[in-house]
Amino acid sequence: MEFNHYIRMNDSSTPTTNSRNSFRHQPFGKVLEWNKTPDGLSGSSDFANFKLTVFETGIVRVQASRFESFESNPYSVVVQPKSIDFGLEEFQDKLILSTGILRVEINLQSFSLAFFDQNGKLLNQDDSFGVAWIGSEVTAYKKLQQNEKFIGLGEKTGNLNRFGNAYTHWNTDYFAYGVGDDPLYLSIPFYLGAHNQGHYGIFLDNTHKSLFNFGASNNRFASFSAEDGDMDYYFFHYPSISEIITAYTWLTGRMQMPPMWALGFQQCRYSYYPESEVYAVAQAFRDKKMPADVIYLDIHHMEAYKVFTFDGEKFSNPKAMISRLKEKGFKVVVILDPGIKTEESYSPYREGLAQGLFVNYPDGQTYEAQVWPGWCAFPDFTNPATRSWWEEKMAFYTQAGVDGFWTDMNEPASWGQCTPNLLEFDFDGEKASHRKARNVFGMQMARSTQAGASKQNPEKRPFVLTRSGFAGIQRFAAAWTGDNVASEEHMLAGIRLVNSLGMSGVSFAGYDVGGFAGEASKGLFARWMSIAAFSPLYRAHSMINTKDAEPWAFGEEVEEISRNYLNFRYSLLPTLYSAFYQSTQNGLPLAASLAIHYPQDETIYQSAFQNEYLFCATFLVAPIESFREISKVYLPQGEWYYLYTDQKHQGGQIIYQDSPLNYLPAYVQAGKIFAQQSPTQHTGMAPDSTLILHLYRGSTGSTYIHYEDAGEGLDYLDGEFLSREIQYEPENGSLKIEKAKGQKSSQYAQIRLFFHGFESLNPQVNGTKQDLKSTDFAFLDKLTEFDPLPDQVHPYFQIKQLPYIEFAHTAAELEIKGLN
Ligand code: NBV
Repeated sequence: MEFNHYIRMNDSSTPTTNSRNSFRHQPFGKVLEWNKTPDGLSGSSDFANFKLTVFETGIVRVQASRFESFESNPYSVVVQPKSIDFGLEEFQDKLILSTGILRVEINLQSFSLAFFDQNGKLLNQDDSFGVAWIGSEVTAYKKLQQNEKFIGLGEKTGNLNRFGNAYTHWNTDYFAYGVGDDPLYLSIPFYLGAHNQGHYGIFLDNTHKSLFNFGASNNRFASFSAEDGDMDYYFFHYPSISEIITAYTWLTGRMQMPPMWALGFQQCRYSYYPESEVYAVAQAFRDKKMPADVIYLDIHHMEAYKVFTFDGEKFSNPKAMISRLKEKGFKVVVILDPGIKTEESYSPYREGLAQGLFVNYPDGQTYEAQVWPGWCAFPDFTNPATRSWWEEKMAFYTQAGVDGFWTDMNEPASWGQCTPNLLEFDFDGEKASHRKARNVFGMQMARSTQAGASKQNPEKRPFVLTRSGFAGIQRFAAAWTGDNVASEEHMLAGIRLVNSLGMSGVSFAGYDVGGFAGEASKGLFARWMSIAAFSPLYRAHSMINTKDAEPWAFGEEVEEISRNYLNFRYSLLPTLYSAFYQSTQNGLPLAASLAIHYPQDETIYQSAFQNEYLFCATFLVAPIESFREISKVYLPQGEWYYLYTDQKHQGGQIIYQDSPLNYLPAYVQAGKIFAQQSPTQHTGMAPDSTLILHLYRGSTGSTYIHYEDAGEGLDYLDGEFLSREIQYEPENGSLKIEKAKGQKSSQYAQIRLFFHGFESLNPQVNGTKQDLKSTDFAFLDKLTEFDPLPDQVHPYFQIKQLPYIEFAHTAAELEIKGLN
């Protein structure tokens, strides 16, 4: 792409007073001319140009530039505007652009905008400053609406409601960050606003360092600024927050279906070595009957930390080691750091130099900085040639049998943590300095790593876990929240980080269970394992020179609690896998902050309740610290069943819940359905042939879309899947299992359907009366009392005499009636 921008300040028409005015606020100014375009309108003032584009009925893109042509970020948005009918009305001082669900008023005196819903309710309005510049820095100023909440914004610490705070987007390596520190590793300049009139989303599509101020240090506006580049944002409005997230992920893309094994438990450590230790850890999971699927190789797998090498002493035969691990049902994920050691004898360095693949200074000299291997050069992942080279290099690992990749240090990090801004990046042909390229560097490394995994193993689904990223990263990788700390407050902060990532398009995310830095107490580790069973990514990790931190390293009690929640996680795989599939289709998070479904409910924002979330659209998870034996839980409107006993609670109230270490507060929403299978030791093992369905009586029903495929490979894209809608209709007392769609037959030959909360059951399947059985049922096993005289006996919860029926799982429609 070629740039032909020129600065209007050089125009003879531009007032000379502007020419050195970089110290002062420079407003957009009066709109002097405008034109209707096929998908919106454009125009200009004396100082700048603007363009409005209707992307979708609920999405309008707003661009403002000091230059003749507009600049755009080639990395985040993946779709073109749909051609949508819109209206444009002209008044003396304003224009009104309207779609079916959104109305935008453009004040021609100042180019300030106001957005309304179809009922005329004001959603968002520019302050009179509108869009303005201070030198190259461009800002949009928005009036604070009454009682406005700001949520999302990607990997940001702090409260669920970000009102009163400001956040910077500048990807940063931050070891052992504090729970209020900013910025961290990954930037997504997309947030949601909710207030009494409605809600909206804003995505600032500018890769420069940006600042979002949600009413910090002022009581007049919320604003977002980029250090340079154009003002380029997308405004979203749809009737629900979920639809806004779906629209945002339509725009920036969605995750691909991960391999099933990536949903299992993943064990990491900085670092497991030599080979014998890797085996020992893997074997211990099997010996102790603790399900797990993945083991990680951190930086010590390499020779002198050089990527694309194995340390010959610690790992004398990686291929044999990996194949032995595979026999045990373990996949191996390796770390990839971007820094390439500047050592003449190291071929990746020589190749990168010879082919011009590294980041350079403007004079062409290779940029070097220190990381683990010592002085390093950095592949310019914004260069397509570099990405292709990296994709080829990855054969080194895939040929050894490696299945997954973990891109670390890709902010990029280096000792000193201050990459010079003058560095040059290809930026896919546009050429850009570090100022513009930094925030997308990590994402392009993840992109290239994912493409490399697919290129080397075209028949497999890639799995990439990244630390750094930018808007759209969900297309390439899952994300984890970096170097957290073994503390109670970090455990809860991680949940908010993951929930916030989920509101920002990154459904597949997690935190280091147990905390990376420091050492978890027994209680903390147990609680973290149980909370993370309800996290999209379930991975434990710990820092070098700390005590062992595998789930058995904290004594028998923690081991049993961990095993219980691991088994529970594995039993939930049908639900989880179905929810992942849904997320590939609609972009909605697996861990959904209550703010998504109850944005107008003030209580959910309170600090005691802001960590609660809905997992797989069914479970309300109320994470709490390990030391709390009784906790306060807020149940939003509706009815909720305590998972372990079926005790039913009315929503819209705060309850006090016993929360002994072996039971994490979790509830099922009345009217919901979820699926279980028999737990296995890893996802490669077949469960037994019964699909267990749990139906919770409620006054409103729901639909659970059950999804199965091979768990690996891409045949599902050609119809090799099974999907069937399971609808609960309380008004008819029925559960309909729609005819199966797709070419695959189910792996489950029969269904066991459990009825929770029903009073009078007379079940018939397709008209045939069923034998109603019942059993005592428990989601978790009883804990052993190791101490003969324990201070406090571990509670054990069962659902007594839970009714169920069993029937064949045939592909035709199944209707179960008589459920009252
Ligand atoms: O590769 C070592 C670590 C890794 O374990 C961790 O997960 C990353 O976030 N890495 C950072 C480098 C340095 C950590 C002090």
